Amino acid sequence: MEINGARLMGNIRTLGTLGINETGRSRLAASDEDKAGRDYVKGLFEEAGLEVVVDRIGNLYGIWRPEGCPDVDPVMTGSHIDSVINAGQYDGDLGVLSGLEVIRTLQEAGFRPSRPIVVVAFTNEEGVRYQPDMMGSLVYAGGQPLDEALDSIGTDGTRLGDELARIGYAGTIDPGDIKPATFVELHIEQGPILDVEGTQIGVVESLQGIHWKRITFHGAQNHAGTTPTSMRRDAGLAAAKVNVREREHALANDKFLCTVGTIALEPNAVNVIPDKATFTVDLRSPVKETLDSEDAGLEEYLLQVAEQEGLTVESEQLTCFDPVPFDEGVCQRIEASCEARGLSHRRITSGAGQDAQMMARICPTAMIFVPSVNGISHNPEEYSRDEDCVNGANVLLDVLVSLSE
Ligand code: HGY
Ligand code: MN
Ligand code: MN
Repeated sequence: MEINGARLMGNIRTLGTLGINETGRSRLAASDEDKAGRDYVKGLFEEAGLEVVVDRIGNLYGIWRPEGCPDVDPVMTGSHIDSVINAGQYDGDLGVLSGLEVIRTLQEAGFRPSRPIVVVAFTNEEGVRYQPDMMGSLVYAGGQPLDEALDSIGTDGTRLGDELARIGYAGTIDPGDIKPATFVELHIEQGPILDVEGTQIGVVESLQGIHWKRITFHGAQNHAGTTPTSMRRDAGLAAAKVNVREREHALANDKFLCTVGTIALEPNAVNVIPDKATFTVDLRSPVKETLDSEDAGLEEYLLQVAEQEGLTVESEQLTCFDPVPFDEGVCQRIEASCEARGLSHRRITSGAGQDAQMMARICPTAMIFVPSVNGISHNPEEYSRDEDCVNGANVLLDVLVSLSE
């Protein structure tokens, strides 16, 4: 059996047009652009005759339970359709639209599943506007209280719960009411390994840990021209020292990464020494001990730099996700499909956070990766070849069939 590649890629390209603005494509969680994406995907679910359900954190489900299908725990697939700023059109979208495509293909083939099959688009996987990331699946898996998530205040000062209501996606059922037997997610690799190697499918057996912090240094605003260096209490310098130190640690250990992705200086004037620097750090490692020790070491360093530069410092932990092993049985089902289809494959760890890492807390879970050309992602240049996307969706088809026969 083969999915309809033209239909899948057409849906990906159409979804990819939503949220386009002068700088690129952005569909931040619970924004008007996210609403446009949700409305489009919901329409496709309805067109396929799926039961459409939205839960109270806004997760959007399409449930396929054909006549005579036992009402047992479903096989679930899906991903997210919210994006980062200036995003590509495959990150998350491929997983949701391939899950739908698999169901359409099975319907057309007259397949009679022994379990319902559910495709889900989780809320706020990216965590750009509201932290933490993977929020919809985290709440679903019981990792964050629903009300705490709904009360989260975005980088723009809005409250997530209000925004979900405003865009019409403050759903009715409690997150987690649908208890999946298994979860399988198709996603682009977003890194260079498969593309460089020429491997067609990544069998994702684990996922690295992620710690996010928001750090604020407070110093003294002063004149850039009259204040001697020895008298400066420069919050911006402190932030720079942290970034440099973290890069030195990352260069010394190929199993550790750090990114300072946001920084704001106040008063943010060319001739004024900044008295406030607010920035985020994104720490990643597949080794829990490494991540924990780098996190603790950074906290100590913050106090040292504050002492050296005559500042005060605040540090807020935004996420603290350990590395996650995925299910060996599901991985072997993915490999069996690759073998049957003659697709080259290899085990791989996800460098990116994924909704699957949260689903792994509640059911056997694994992921399928397809190559990202030149390993580019979180960038409008993000690109995966049609044939690779179709290969991934066909492998997803086989795995979902093997789980619901
Ligand atoms: O942060 C991540 O790795 C994911 O893209 N949310
Ligand atoms: Mn993603
Ligand atoms: Mn992403």
